[in-house]
Amino acid sequence: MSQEYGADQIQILEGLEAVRKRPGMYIGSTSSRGLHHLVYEIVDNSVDEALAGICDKIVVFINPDNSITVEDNGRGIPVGINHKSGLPGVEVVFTILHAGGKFGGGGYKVSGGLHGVGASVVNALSTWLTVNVYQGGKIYEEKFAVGKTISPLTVIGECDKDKHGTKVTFLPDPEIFKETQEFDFSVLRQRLREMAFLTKNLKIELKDLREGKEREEVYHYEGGIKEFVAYLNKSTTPLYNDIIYCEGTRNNVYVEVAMQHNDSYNESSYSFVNNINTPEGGTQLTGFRNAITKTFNDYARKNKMLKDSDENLSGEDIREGLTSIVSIKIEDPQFEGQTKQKLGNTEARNAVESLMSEQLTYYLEQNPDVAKIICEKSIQSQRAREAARKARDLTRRKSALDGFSLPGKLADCSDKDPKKCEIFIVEGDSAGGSAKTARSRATQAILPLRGKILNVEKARLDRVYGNEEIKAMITAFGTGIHDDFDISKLRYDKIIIMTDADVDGAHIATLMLTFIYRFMPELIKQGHVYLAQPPLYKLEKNKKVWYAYSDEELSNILNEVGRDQNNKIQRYKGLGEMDAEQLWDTTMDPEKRVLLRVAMDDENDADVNLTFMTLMGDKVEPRRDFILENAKYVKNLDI
Ligand code: TSJ
Repeated sequence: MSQEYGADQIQILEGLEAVRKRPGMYIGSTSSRGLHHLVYEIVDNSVDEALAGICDKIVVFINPDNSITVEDNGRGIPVGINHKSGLPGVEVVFTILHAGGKFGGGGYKVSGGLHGVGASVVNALSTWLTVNVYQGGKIYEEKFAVGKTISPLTVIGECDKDKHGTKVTFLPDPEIFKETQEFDFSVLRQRLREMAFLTKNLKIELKDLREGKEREEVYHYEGGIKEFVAYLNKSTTPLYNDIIYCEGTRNNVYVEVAMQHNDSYNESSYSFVNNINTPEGGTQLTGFRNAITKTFNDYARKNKMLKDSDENLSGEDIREGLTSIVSIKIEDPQFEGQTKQKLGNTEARNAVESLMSEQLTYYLEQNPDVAKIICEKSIQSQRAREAARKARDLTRRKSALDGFSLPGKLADCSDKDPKKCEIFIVEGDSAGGSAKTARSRATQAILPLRGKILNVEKARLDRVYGNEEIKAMITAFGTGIHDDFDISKLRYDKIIIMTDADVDGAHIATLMLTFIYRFMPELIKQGHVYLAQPPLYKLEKNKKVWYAYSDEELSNILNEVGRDQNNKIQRYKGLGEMDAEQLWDTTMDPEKRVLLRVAMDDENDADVNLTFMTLMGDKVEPRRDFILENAKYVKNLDI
């Protein structure tokens, strides 16, 4: 075989050897992520063909042997001899590094995966790869193994004269992808669906042919990114029906923007450059933000929704609750920043900003109802932000005064050494009363809270700061919140949440934990937050008393003392049913009580992982059954 190749070709083969030596350099990693990346590299070529306006369907198969087939109905990779290399175009694409899309004229290569390395890299990292081209009534085929041609381009049959397209099948090399060779349908779906959203009218099909896993899905969105926004907003309540849409070309930059506000307080913006996600944004996002801020302020002033004396709306005010997609196509994208995910081209900013300002201004003039909804919402957001700032300044000043402005409902302890002190946050005034009577005054403080506290996940900051229960907790703890948080000012070593042992109580505990987690997570991370464990049952027999904290424990006790008519069993429905002495004995006495410490997995802040430790008295004495049972119970709550 080697005689058939000239000197040039040997060099080419060496080029692909480099890919096999350091695959991570070309596809990022050889983990599952890199494996899936191979598929995107191939699909990107078909998407380019779709962007050139020639292909409207791509089918991706996960084959039973875990190989992948990608087929499109584009022009078919050129089979003619490429003059520079003397090889068929197809062979150049699969054997020369970085050759993808460089030949043939017209248009520009826009898509291209994260690393944009092309088909030759996929070929180099595949045990085998077969390409078929359908062109002019003929079926062509060329076969490769680990990047080398094993069967040169030949015509293997005939097809319909009108059929045209490319089909590539490859098996990732297990020697390279040691960790896993198995494709994940839902991972592929994610990227393919995104591609379909970003390319109007392109139909992408994903078919799993593996035994026992057979399924197929079609991604086809005539509305393109408009449908993308509708999809992202589908679990929310949009503030108006339209999806605002701008589109056009400026200075050789193609710009497409779709957006719609929902009733949440979060912004979710995604931007794409040549179909590549740019999570760090860049010039195109700056242009988008500038256009929004300028256009809405101009509109609000012109229509007297903002008076001359009013301050401008900030970009944040306008983007509160906004879901948007900014997608641009640009000829020579320059990516900057550490991860090369931030667009640097200034012409992108100018193009997005000028095109959007123009079209958005026109849209608002044509749709005054929508314009009014957005402006009013933005003005509300502006007021809330201002109120939140004032309220925050207030909590700042208060905590600066330490002890002097403690909440009225707080029954503080007398000991001034925080290390020895604890605070019980108690649900309800009546239980709060019992707890105040029962407590050990020197070291135990009681803060009763009325009813359900505010769910901080679902409220604007001004409401959070204005909430009496939350203000009381912030001042009692003494640490301040967010950027002002200072653990050295903590006034109690233990913050103990004491709620009824029922579903409502668990919900209230969850709300309190959510507040603490969002505003002072360090308290949880450093192990200062606990849940009190009131008993579920009281058993009296022959003037002796037992408390049980679970059904299982009750049954164990009954087994010990015997099940007969002398047993008097009381089921506690809430803290209020216990008198002060009982509350002390069962739940508050540091010598006897059970506390659960709320812990957080430091590694993974994102999916708030709570684990629980059982403390008996202050001595750590884990009791497995108890931990598991309670951890399950509390974990089920949507913290
Ligand atoms: F990259 C690849 F080889 F792996 C691959 C390329 C895989 C798949 C599934 C499809 C494709 C592909 C390439 N689909 N369509 C094309 N089109 C071209 O390569 C092509 C055809 C004609 C002309 C021309 O100027 O006439 C230009 C190009 C880039």
